[in-house]
Amino acid sequence: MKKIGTLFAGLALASILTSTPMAFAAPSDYEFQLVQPETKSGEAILDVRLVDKRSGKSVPHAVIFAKRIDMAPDGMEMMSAPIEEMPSTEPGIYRFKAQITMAGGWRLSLGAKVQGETETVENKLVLQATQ
Ligand SMILES: [Cu+2]
Repeated sequence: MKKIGTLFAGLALASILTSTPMAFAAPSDYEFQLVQPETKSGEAILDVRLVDKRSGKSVPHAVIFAKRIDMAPDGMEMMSAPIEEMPSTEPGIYRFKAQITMAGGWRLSLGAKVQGETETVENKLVLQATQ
């Protein structure tokens, strides 16, 4: 009987670990992902998907409150470029227009509020700009 008791205890623990209620979501449960990790220099359209890592689903209606793009990956953190948010073309995809002035590595920093979450999501993404 002791073995069976241990088995049930194990199952109960497993179900606690796997069923994380939405109310306990943390900012680390969300992640921005570049749709295309490469772009051309000049006026670039950057699409970023916001994903709920627990379900793998896209997250629509987040409010982007901070955005910056700079050349930190190439040691030029002071070199930033104008960036603006564009209307979304697909739920869960956030679109930006940036003036990429130089080929090389660029870092896109985003801050967002996800609906129903109190904490903010902050991510830094690296993309490569070609000539
Ligand atoms: Cu540069």
